Amino acid sequence: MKVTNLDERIHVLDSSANVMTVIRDIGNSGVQEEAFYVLDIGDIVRKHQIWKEQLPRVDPYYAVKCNDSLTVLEVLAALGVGFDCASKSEINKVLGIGVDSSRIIFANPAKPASHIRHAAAMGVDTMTVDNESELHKIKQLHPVAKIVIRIRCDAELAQCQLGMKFGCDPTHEAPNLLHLARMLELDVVGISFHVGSGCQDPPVFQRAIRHARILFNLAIDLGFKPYLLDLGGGYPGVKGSSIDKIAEVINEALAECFPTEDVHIIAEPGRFYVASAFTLATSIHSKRAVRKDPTSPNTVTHVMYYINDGVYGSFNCLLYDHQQVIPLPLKNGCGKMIQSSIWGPTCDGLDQVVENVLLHDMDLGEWIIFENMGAYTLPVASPFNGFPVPKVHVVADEGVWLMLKDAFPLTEDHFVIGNTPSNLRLGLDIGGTNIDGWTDPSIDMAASEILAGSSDPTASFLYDYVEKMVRGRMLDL
Ligand code: ORX
Repeated sequence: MKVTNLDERIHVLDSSANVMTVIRDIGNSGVQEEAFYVLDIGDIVRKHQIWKEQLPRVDPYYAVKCNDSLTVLEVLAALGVGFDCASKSEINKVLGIGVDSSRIIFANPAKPASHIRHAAAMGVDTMTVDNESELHKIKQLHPVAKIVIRIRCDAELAQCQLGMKFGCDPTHEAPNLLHLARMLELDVVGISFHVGSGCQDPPVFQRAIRHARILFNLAIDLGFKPYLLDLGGGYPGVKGSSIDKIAEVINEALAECFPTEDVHIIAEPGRFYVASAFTLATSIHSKRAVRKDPTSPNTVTHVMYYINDGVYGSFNCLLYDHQQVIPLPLKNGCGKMIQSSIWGPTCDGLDQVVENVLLHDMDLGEWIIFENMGAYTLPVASPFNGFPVPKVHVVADEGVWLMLKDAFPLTEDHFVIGNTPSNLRLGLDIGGTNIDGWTDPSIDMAASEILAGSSDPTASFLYDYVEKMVRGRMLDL
């Protein structure tokens, strides 16, 4: 087997390992300096189980913009999830992993002409619209498109409001659009909305679904045959959050307004699926002690830590997504807590990650962990000032591996047994841009060699053990 990009393979953890032990192994290896992520596939699988349990009538179409890592898309495709794409390139990315065009909704109400042409050529027919000009554009470029009218219905409280940019007024503009679509002989197949990202107002879903019902009735009166209701995004995804309340409101509103199964209900969750699956590890490369009184050197009043990821990288989410991040020192500290601030690596004064937090005194080289870093972080990050965007180390436990290893588009080759990146075993830094074993296409290694290079004698044992288990199970069947 030729391995071209070690870092994209999913490492199957033994039962003694988890995300934090993996971070410790990599962080304490002595060869890792750059910031890195650990992505836990199991977390995505568990989210999907929660979705299916809580919203059994709603098919999720994952919002690719939220985190377009290839592994995330492949895992979601393997779980049977559909995709919400905002652009030509997102469409290509999803089609590229073998997903059928019928599982994609082009959910950007304002689409460049070339992107509509591309969607038409690729058979991506379902697309959202919220204005007249877009209807005329689609009439010209993709006259057989399946049009979904996006209405505005804003949550009173949301992490990111979207209504000021998208969604037509449901009582006046939406009926006008339906009439215009009729005149243009376009096919309106449904209604969509997005209440706002990070919605903290569950009842808004009831209001929006009721509006959609009224518009379904009008569409039917006008001779359309609407069959699609799209509930958009907005569902929380950080550790400890829950969609219970939102799901309760949605299920009740669906039972009231769309009681029969003839309408296909979908949603476009983004952060719900990925927020908690990504944990970021950063290391302190510089430190400054601040003294209120420069003449008394022993009275440090504040410590400034400089880490290797900042607002131009993963922490862009502080500016663009209004996220709150919590720094967790990897090492248990001792002694008294000191007022501290945490800064990114660039030369910009704006590049501050945490303004004020009480921390034990930490040394250069120590690691600070940030959980819940999967949503609206990586796709926006830039290597400003020459600091690379952190690489992702992907892990899964045995159960998840057994479940997914033959689920298209995943294959057995996507997985490798062992907790730590092969590069660390080979003594290569998994970050950095020069001697980068993770992305060096010249590295050609068989799984057995990777295992042979392992400093962990249990790795090959585990490999044999799981192989036997799988074969045993197959015989049982
Ligand atoms: O584009 C954006 O910045 C973000 N849009 C979110 C979004 C989602 C689903 N469908 C559509 C969207 O625009 C059409 C996903 O939403 P969520 O992650 O809340 O489930 C939102 C802003 C993020 N900074």
